[in-house]
Amino acid sequence: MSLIERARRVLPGGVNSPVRAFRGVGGDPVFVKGADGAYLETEDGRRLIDYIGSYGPMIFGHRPPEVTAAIAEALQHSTTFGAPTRAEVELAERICSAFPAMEMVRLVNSGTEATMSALRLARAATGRNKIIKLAGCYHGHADAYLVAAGSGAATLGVPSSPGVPTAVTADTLVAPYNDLDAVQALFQRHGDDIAMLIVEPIAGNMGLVPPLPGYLEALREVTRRHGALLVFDEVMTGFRVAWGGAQTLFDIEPDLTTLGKVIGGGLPIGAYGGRRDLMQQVAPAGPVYQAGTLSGNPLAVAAGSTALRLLASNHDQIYDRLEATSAKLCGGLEDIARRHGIPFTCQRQGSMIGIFFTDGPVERIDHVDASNLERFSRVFHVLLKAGIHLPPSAYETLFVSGAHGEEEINKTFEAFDQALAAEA
Ligand code: KE4
Repeated sequence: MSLIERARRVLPGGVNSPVRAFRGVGGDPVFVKGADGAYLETEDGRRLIDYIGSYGPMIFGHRPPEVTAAIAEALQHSTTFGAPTRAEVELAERICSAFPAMEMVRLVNSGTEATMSALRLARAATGRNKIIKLAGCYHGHADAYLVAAGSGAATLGVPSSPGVPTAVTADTLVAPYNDLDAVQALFQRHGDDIAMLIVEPIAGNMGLVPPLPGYLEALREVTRRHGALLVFDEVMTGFRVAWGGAQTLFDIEPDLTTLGKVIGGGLPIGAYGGRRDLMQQVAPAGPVYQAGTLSGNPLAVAAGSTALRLLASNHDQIYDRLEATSAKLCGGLEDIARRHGIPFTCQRQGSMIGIFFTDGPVERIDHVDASNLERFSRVFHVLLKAGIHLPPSAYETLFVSGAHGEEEINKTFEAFDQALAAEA
């Protein structure tokens, strides 16, 4: 019996997170048994260049020695206490120093927990129930966010999963990303009932879709005007696109920010934080309940603190290098597609890259839906056979790391050229 057949007998779809099952590209997933730098080592003995990067955490590539050593050291003192530690205070201080809009922060165990908690806090702080999310943004799997856009551009959300009560999603309003009129219309209609608008300031869950110029600034203005909180979901972008995340790139102060991925150095973590007057309402300082057995886990804190210390030590240089690698990759892929006369768009922000088989620009999820998804799947498998592992979905973001160098980029170009030759 194959490993995937064994897996499917005990794990739904054979995986512990849906995207890993290759449903977006067809075929069976590759089982990984190890990784180092920019490479994955597979169960069937292959070394693959890794553009998944665990969907964001692995900004240095796999097994950065300092992070591995910090975990090993923390392990000498046990793995969890259920008591406060100096290390979690130090990580919280470092996060707040990097994100000026985060005066206080609470550590949790996943991005989902972070956005779920931010939602409860926003509703408590405003006394309102409705929220706005943007179609194509993903904020984890808490009920209120599992919402597809209903009919029409801006409307009440309908559940996008069984098991999510319509009573819950009735309070979730949905508008297309980058469509300011749709958001204004929602505020015109529901303004005084809206607790918060949550947005990925640079969207990474429909491929990579940057905000249009002025979009985020306008969201800041309209939420402030209506007394709603602006929540930046930086689980993916936080410390990934810049030392202080997307909010420092765009110089916008959200009321709350959610984080994850990079701040755990590859171990389970999430965080939410923001204005002191809001965070002081979180238990036990205030009445808004939220808790977690393994929140602030010593191993995750050790790994995350070390990752942030490495980033802090020379962040301009590190982010410049990631920028250069990403620009080289994106530009080279576009040149190859142009040479083959194949409609293709590569969008990027820092080390986050979105590739789309369509003429750009790609500004919202319906542009991704209309792209050539079958071509993406074919190219995905040609690259995989050539030793390049993209994320297995056209709706995911590719991540380059500090470990991706000339050799990896050139190998990717060769494989992409081969894949498109078969398409032309
Ligand atoms: P987690 O609960 O998966 O730690 O975080 C949820 C989340 C929240 N906000 C944003 C902006 C996110 O990107 C995520 C999770 N990202 C996906 C990548 N598309 C995780 C991959 C997966 O679901 O396996």
